[in-house]
Amino acid sequence: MDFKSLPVWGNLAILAIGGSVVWVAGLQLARLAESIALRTGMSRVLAGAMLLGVATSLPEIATTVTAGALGNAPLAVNNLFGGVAMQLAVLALIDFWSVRDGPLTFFSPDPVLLLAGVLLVLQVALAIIAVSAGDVAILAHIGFWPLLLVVIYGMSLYYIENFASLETWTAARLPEKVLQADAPGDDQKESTDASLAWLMALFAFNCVLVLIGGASVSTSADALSAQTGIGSGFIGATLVAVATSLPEISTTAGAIRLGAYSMAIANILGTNTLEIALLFPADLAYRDGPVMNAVDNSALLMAGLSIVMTALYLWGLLERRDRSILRMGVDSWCVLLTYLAGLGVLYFQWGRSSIAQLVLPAVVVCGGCQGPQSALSPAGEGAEQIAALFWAMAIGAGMIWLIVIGLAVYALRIAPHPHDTRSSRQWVIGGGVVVPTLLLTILLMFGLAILPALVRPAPVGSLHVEAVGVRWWWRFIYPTPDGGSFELANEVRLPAGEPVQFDLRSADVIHGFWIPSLGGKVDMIPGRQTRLTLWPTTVGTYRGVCAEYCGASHAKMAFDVVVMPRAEFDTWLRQQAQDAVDPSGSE
Ligand SMILES: [Cu+2]
Repeated sequence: MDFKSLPVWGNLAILAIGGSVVWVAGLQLARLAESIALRTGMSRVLAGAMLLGVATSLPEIATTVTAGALGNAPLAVNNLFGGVAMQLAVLALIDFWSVRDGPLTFFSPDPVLLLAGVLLVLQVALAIIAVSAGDVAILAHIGFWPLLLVVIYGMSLYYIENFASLETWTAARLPEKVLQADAPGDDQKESTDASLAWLMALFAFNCVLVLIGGASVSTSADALSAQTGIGSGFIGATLVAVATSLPEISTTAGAIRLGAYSMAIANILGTNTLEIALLFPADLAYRDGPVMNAVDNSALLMAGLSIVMTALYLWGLLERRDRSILRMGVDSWCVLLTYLAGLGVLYFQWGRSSIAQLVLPAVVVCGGCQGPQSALSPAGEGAEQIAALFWAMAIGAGMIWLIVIGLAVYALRIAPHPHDTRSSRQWVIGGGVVVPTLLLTILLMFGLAILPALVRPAPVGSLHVEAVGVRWWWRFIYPTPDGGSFELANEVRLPAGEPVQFDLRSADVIHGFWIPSLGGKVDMIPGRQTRLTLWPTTVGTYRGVCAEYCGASHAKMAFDVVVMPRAEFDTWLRQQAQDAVDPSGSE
């Protein structure tokens, strides 16, 4: 079914219903996993790593196997690596939202988590080696490495389950909360009355709910972001990202609500170990050779990032500090900041499409965020600089917003006592005058630095096109070599890879000449001539618009921009310069 053909309220309803289904089913899954663990004598950590890990990975399994079967190997494997890092970031957010009175790792004194973390590092490191070394098919089209990874996943579960019986490590300084949670309570007695078969059936039923709910949430979120036009922005990206990780969030939050902190962490570590092992079904589904060879460098970055994030949590689990900063452990803060920094590197190194592929597989499937009229998918040199400036400003503004809100929460919730006049004044002068002046100066310098490149005139000998804004259409005048000219209406053609200078005029009122994919905009003012140099780099068809309100049909005042290879452009130019042929054929 095509969700994009549904009305906006329809998608909103599906999003709300699907989200609630996933949320409730996720909480149930956490409760059932705990009951099953009690009935079978399985440890809570194994229940988290295996039962919850598999349940929350179902949407990813579906995406990966479908993509592999359709022959889209990059999508099948790359989103697995992105998922690992994203779920570790989810754990940090859970630490913020759900865990009170201390850091999550302080309440998780189970040494087996250290083993689970180390096994995850081992698994991801092997995957990195596999990609660097390359893969060969050993069983029909199946490669060696996915087989090894799936074997290691099985061994991980075995060793995690048998770790406790070794009794080589015990945690000390157990928090009150953990001691209470470990004592059998009324809930647990009640839930263990049900038969194991019934519990398993309920668990399977909730798994199906998560799968269906998760699929409808991510598809409707993607359709919504395209329909409302926020698809290319951070809001759309965030919406879809949250939607895809909803099962992990709800089961982890559910485990924490039960006081099963170790199960919550084990759930994330287990999901991730499984995620890497999913390279095996991806390889099975993909018939054109070993799927490992389709993993690209940006996925390796995410794999390295997830090793760093796991290492930070292992560090946190080893130290188990009881102090939290702004409701989160130091380890969770480091993990979250590492993830954000990694996304930044990903963007500047590989562009936004790779972020979409790694973080939001659904967005790539539907390609909702590209378009012929988007300043954020640049196809010219000026637009590239403007897009970079936009992202620098958006990320910077986002970070400042987080800091300010963080300080506000700190002042209102964490340290609500009155402050003395002197320190208040320091905050007002420092935070209200010095910091903004400094930041605005830096921003101004950054903006001024790219300005010369945006307003420079085209080199002598470049193509000149005269553009005239007329209510409500566009006249483009090209010079011909013999000193004459020819005209186009609402269409302009340009050669790729070369500068072109537009001489801009208006025939009536003020218009704004803007081709968002190629560069900045310049006003067309009656009685004056302005100019704009554009450097189109990518062949394609883009859309130009009037960016200054000019009357009733202003919104419809648009034109096509066709960027073509130089040779094609020359042929076209020559044809246009010839006299029109009489349609009757007579001379
Ligand atoms: Cu106009």
